[in-house]
Amino acid sequence: MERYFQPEIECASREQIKAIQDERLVKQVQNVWENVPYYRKKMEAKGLTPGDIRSSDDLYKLPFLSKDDLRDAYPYGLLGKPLSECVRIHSTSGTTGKRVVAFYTQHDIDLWEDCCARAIVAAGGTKGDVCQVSYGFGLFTGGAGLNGGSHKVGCLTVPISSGNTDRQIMFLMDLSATILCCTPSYAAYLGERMKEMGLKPEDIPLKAGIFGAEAWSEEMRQDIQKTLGIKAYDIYGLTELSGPGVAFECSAQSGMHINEDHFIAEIIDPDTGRVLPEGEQGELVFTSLDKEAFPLLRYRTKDICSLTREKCSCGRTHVRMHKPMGRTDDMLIIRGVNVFPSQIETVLLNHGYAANYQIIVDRVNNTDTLDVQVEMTPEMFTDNMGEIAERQKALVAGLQSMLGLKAKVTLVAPKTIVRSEGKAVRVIDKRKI
Ligand code: DLL
Repeated sequence: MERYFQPEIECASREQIKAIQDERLVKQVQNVWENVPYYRKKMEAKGLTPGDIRSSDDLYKLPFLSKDDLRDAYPYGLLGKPLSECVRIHSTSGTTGKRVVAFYTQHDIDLWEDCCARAIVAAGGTKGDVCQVSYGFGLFTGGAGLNGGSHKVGCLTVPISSGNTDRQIMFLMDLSATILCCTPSYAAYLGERMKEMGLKPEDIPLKAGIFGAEAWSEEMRQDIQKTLGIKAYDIYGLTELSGPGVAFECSAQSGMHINEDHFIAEIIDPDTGRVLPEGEQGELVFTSLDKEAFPLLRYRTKDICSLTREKCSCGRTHVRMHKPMGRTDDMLIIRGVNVFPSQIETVLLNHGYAANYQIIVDRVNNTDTLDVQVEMTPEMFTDNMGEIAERQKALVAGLQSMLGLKAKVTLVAPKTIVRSEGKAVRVIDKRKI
């Protein structure tokens, strides 16, 4: 049995999991009350003291934390330990305002790497595997997290980081990498490049991919699996809560198990803050139960998804989150209609395109316009204008039925849209300029 499959925790009964969460939550609230004046003030404003939180049933009473709080408290205002006990920071890739800086003690790094190790094992990883970590290394958490997890599992780890695609492929082939960790958009690009090099799925040594850090559709998963000849597993996380590994997919590939011994997940109505029942879609909120340096309670992620406790065929009992369909802040409102880029991606891939597209939103004469530019695949590439017009018409109809909105579709030649080595930029919203 792999060391990082921990059935006593990952397959524990609901009662056992709740007992762990109750005990850790009470301790964490006390700790934050004593050590994080910023959060203590928030509790006091609600008339709360630690005595009001006696179990996870009382969680709903606690105030939320948001990205704005993190910015207000930047850089040290939410520290739960003296800086002298912190050993590392990571930071988000956000492009607006101040970056979020998260702190880690050695204990936090250990827990985080354990979570990533669980994810690798759930994807079939063992000490016999060669794990190529093609997430970026540095302030971004992807590289460091999976690198640490891979070490813990005992895989031969290739910390190649992202970029230099031909060198990636050379290492992958020469060292017979069996597990690839990167963003799904970079995995798709690697697959595209390998195909151009004449490599077929059966020539590629990989068996599994652990892809996350951005929203990706089920259709994109199918595409990547076919091109690389692998099973593609989703992994979720965010810098504020450590990084990748907060939740991960198992062999059932139907939702990501949240590491419930370390995090409590809730789904709330983003407008009212009301906690929603299981199965309903809303904003994901996390409470970190045992993080020391950066202990966040009821942190609003802005990610939109739902949770399920339905039995999973893998035997794990930890609650599963469905693929986030997007973030409250990447939801586009176009002529009053809510549109997630992932819905557009689904239509494109269902029509045989690859995930090489860009969504351009503008406002012309006070009316929002939605322009979807998508590459033809090399197989469908043509300069026959009639054929192109037919294809565009079919996509306009597909988007209309998915979104209830008329979009303009422009087919462009293969390789026109810039490929991403990390998180892909899918949307250009010119209305904000
Ligand atoms: O993206 C951590 C990570 C690294 C996760 C590698 C998985 C793999 P941040 O840069 O702080 O951290 O971005 C966090 O990315 O709130 C989601 O909006 C999005 N995200 C992360 N994983 C997924 C996923 C890392 N599997 C933000 N599906 C999160 C959809 C994801 N969105």
